[in-house]
Amino acid sequence: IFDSLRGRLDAENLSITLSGLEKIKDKLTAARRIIIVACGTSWHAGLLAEYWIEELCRVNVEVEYASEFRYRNPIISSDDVIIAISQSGETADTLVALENAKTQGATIFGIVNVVGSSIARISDAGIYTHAGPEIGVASTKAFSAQLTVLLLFAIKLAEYKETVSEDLRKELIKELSIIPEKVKHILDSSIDNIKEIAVKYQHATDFLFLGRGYNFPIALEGALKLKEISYIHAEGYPAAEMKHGPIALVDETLPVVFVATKDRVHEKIVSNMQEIKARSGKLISVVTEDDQLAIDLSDEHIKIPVSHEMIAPILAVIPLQLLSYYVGIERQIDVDRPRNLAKSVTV
Ligand code: F1P
Repeated sequence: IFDSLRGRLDAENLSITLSGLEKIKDKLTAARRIIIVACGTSWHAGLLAEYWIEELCRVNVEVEYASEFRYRNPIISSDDVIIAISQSGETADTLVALENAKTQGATIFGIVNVVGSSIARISDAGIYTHAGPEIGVASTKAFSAQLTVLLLFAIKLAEYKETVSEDLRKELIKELSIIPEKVKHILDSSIDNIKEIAVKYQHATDFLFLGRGYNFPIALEGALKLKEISYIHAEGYPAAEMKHGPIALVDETLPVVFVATKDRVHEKIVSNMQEIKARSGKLISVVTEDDQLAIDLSDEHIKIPVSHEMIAPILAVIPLQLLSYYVGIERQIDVDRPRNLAKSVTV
């Protein structure tokens, strides 16, 4: 993960990376809405992109599962820009959804890993994530790269549309450029802790992953990774929705993973943590390193460095990927080739 990000966010690489965007600048700036189409982990990257793009660019974004989008009859016009996200660039559902949208005049922007792949070829413009080759079937490095590219996309579009100050854009770019150091810090300081947590909770039959705001898609991704590479049932949920159902699951046997880094809704997630604690659930939290309140509330915690609230999710997913990895290893699963999963889902 660290290697895939190292050195790729300097100014020169940035302008090369974003050159695909220039190609559809006019279309994008005038777009009535942006529709993000993807599957699996890539869909989770798209969901976080919705939060970023709507916040920074004030344009309507919809996020669609390609596997649903292709079979219904969505209303698409030539004013729409579709962002397709795919690690392999070959996912059949995404590809067919794009073919349909293209016949209705939409502009396609592809974010894919594999150069020359089918989704890259059908796109009008795009950005390659170059986070490969991924050895494992489950997407990890690609997810980090997709998020990075999508945040850059949002920052650039905000510049075109003049929807945020130059100061904020500069701050976000600066924070993005120091992600490799922060990832290294997480890897250096947390691996032993994460392994211990994995050993302790490897026999759990269910996990709940909760997050709010920018961290909600990360909670979904944390749950998906655990399912994919450790075969433990896991559910990702918006923390605020817990009281509408899942809270009934909570007892002293349920590990509840909170993605609880400091952000504008932090106070709210802390009260969700208190609700779980009051029902004897086991709290495993990803927290900002200086957040003593969240640390004290948690049975286990993994710290990440202080970061801007829009950047923190890019870091917060890494401990969750590692947790799934070590739980899988403890359960003697081939984490690179989990059963029933394919790297490219072409049917
Ligand atoms: C989508 C995806 C991956 C998942 C697994 C199966 O693939 O669901 O997110 O980890 O590899 O396929 P893609 O369209 O991003 O290649």
